[in-house]
Amino acid sequence: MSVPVTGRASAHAGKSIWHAAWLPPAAFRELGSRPVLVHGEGLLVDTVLDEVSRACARYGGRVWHGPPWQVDADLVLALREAGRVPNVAAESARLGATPAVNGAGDGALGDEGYLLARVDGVTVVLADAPAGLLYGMFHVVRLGAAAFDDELPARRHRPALDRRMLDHWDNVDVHPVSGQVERGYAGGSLFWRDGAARHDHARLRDYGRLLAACGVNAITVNNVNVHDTEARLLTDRLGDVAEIAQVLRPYGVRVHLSVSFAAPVVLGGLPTADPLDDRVRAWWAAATRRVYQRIPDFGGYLVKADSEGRPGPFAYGRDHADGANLLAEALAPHGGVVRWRAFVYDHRQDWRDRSTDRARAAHDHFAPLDGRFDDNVILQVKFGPIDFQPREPVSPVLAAMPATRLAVELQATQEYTGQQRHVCYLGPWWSEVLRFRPRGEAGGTIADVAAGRAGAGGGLVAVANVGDDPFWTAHPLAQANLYAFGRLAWDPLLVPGAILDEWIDLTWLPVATGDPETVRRTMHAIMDDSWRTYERYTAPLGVGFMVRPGHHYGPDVDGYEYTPWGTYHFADRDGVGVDRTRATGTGFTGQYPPPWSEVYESRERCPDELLLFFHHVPYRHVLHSGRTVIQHIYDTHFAGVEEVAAMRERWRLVAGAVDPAVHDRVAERLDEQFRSAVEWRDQINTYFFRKSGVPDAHGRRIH
Ligand code: GCV
Repeated sequence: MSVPVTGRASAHAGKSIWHAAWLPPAAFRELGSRPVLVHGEGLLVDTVLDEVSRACARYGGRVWHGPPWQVDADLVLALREAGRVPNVAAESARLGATPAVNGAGDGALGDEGYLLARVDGVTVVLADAPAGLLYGMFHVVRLGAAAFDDELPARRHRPALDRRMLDHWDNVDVHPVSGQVERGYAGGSLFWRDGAARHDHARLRDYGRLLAACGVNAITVNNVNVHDTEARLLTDRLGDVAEIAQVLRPYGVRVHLSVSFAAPVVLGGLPTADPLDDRVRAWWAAATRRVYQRIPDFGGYLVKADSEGRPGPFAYGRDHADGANLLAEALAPHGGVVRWRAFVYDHRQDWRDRSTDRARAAHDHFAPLDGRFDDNVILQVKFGPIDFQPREPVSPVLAAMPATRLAVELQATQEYTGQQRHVCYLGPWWSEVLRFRPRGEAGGTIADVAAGRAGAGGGLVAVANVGDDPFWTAHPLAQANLYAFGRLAWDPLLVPGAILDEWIDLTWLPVATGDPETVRRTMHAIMDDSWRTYERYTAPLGVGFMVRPGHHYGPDVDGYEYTPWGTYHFADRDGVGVDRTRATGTGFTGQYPPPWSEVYESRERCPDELLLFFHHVPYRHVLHSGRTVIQHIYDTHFAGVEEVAAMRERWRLVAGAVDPAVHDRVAERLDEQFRSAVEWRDQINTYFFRKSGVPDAHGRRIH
């Protein structure tokens, strides 16, 4: 027998009903069945108290907050500064806290950190600020029974990155082309519907919980493509933004807004948006002041400028530093930041022109501006030089701007990775990116770049993958991407398989029936390698795209080949790939520092998985794997489809052990994934067989 995943219906009739994702009430069973003491004051301490109280009401525990104290608590959650804790073990932990974590540095816990220990039979979470207490409480939830078993030596936990953010590409109006959520695959928006705010506070609050439980502390509430109605969120629709901020604040999530660079013209009636014009500067200063009057902890602005048709400083003969600094100046007095996107390229390129290379664009535009940005400007850089492909090299911009605060942008919404119809666990891909060392083994990682000096970096950002779908992400297994994003932003060194374990433990096991270990094994078997499986049956060896133009779902090998978008593969009868070398190609390899400038330049040294990103090679070129390029294409495409078939079979095994509604949804998506993978395999294999004339060494069917 299976039980339904416990979800919640909104208090407001007619609003959404949703599943509990990684916080079903049963995930709180261990915490909620004990005597718990919460010590301290503050909005986020109230959130902790509320969470603990609800869990205790459900599972028979008891909670104390202030006298009269019960001193036999199993769990103490306390702010260090709140003073003496009436529990001997907890009090000695409090007094000993700083020395106990001295090995990890200065002993400070910071705004979001906490100390966790189990001493003398009491589990203790200590924090210096309320947000730390909230994150510490969710750590206890993650540990489950293990939080109360053996002694746990005192350990300090602090986020590696201060800024851990999700960007929603949500529109207020339903856009005629991009819909309610641009590149959204999980239904409508959590914030907006048909031109108005949804006011679905219960669901928003639950969203805040999910974010806090994985460590996300900031969001942008509207699309970077700011259309007319959305532009007004900055002015006459600001109340809607303030309302979202208010609902999310108790979970430590700060709200940001995407703004239009042309706002002084379209909203303010000025004749210009020139960043050096005093009227423009005054307009931004006044608009920003009004924002902070309504939302004192407002995070700042996100801007897509001079990119894919959005307005920007180029119209006035100014550069991106002029543009970003204009907004930075308005935000600085209030402690806000401007997040300026580096996704700038020519989307009206002539495909005949072999000298223009989209991969070069961000570095060409931004690297010369290093050092020119104000302190509160964060340059937000897509992790790869093109556009969130399943395989790309890491963007060279991330190694080129040491005097600029840089944020790394990922895409949780699966625009190019199966659109939440395919299982594609992105944790391993993101982990690889974050661990990459752009200056070689002796240098720092991409995670270090995002952390910045003394924590002043721009952090990690992902384009959000949730919507008003009952399962949040439409494909229930895509929730793992959101969870993994938050956890990697907190600690980029976490191992993706271990993150998956956490997510399984929180989401599936508390409500699984029968044999939870089979559920765990099945999830791992399906998800661990699912990104590589996806890579196998789609565009080969890092060449990218080959998706259907416009919606970007499914194969269309030449779909973008003769278009202005700059995403070409250059396949002909002899070979395939883009020559980006300095010797004979676009020179893009020269944007990397050594050793990668040399590694990528060399056909022999270039890693197989990126070969066609950097080189145009004959079909019979032999890879490091020992296979020819053409045979690799055939083999991986056949293998990818077989792997999806195996996923489908595995999923059938857990049919009675998980909520039937979830099981059905995943099963239906796996059917579609299989259909789509077969289509990819057949189109890619047929295309390259026809181009090359080289038969498959194993004589398999190619059309
Ligand atoms: C929000 C890609 C997507 C666009 C997106 C753009 C961006 O081009 O297809 O939908 O626009 O990236 O990141 O700004």
